[in-house]
Amino acid sequence: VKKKPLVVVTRKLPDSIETRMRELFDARINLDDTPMSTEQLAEAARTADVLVPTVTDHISADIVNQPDCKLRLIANFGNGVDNIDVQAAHARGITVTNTPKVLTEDTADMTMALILAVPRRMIEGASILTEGKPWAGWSPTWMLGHRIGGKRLGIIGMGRIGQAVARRARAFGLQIHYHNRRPVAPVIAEELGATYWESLDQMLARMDIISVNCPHTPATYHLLSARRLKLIRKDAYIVNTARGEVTDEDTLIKLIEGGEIAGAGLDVYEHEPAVNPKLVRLAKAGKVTLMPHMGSATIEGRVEMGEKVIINIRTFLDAHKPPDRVLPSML
Ligand code: 8YV
Repeated sequence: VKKKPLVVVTRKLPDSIETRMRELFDARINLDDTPMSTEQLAEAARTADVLVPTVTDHISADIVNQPDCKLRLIANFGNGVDNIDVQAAHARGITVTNTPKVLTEDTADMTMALILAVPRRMIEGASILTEGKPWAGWSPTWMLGHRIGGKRLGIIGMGRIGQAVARRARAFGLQIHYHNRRPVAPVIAEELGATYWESLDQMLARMDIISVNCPHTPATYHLLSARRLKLIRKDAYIVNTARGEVTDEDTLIKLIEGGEIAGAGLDVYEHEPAVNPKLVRLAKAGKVTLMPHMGSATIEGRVEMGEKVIINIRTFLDAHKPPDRVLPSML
């Protein structure tokens, strides 16, 4: 019998996915579900044919450049590949794949939820009741937020997720603006009623709500730099469901603390899983809404991500091009 390929999976996955992986491969799954150490990852790269990491595993150049690295495929369980040195892997002849499309709608839902939650003070309001704070009853002037309809939404990154956010936001009456490396196809811009801003600076200065929906790459690291964050209006909000590294988090915090930006809805952080205690203070003051990286956290989505990982591994092992190959030129 042919030996099954050794597939190391760094985190616990949905049961149905684990079962299928065990049928198909010699699957070694890290069942204690805590992130593997750098040494464990390095060892996995020396013994496994395929590695299935997640956002919590940093697959560095050091790992793939080990002289006895055996890996042939890194099949990321996740859309963003900023946890992997794709360039280094590619140079070593290691294929990298991701799980696009299946988490687009879930992530856009979370984004839209934050776009609604922050200006409408939803978490602040809910916590009044759940924390048992006194409530004197309805009042005409109490807990007022800001209307969503009619406001300008500026989307940074108009890929699949950005477009799915635009579709939702349009249904809520927001005006859609976006910045992207290049404009989307006219037919899509028309469907979304979206206005393109070649200059991110100019767009930032004019938006009521800004949504970060671009990947984290060397080119987008601190795209929302201190200088750019200062262009944002005092009464504007920022939502980030992409990656914390895209914004200069310390400056964002300072600007919100100083009343220079109205507030933020964050699902991602610059030093995950660490959350800056100042953000927690701002959350308690009702200025920000914080989610623990849950954009794609649906049962359906995680199963579909797992199915994609399996398809990528199988096509690769069958000596075909896996459908979700990530090349350095795509980043
Ligand atoms: C995933 C994500 O849950 O896919 C992504 O890029 O940010 C998350 O939604 C996580 O990355 C899995 O590795």
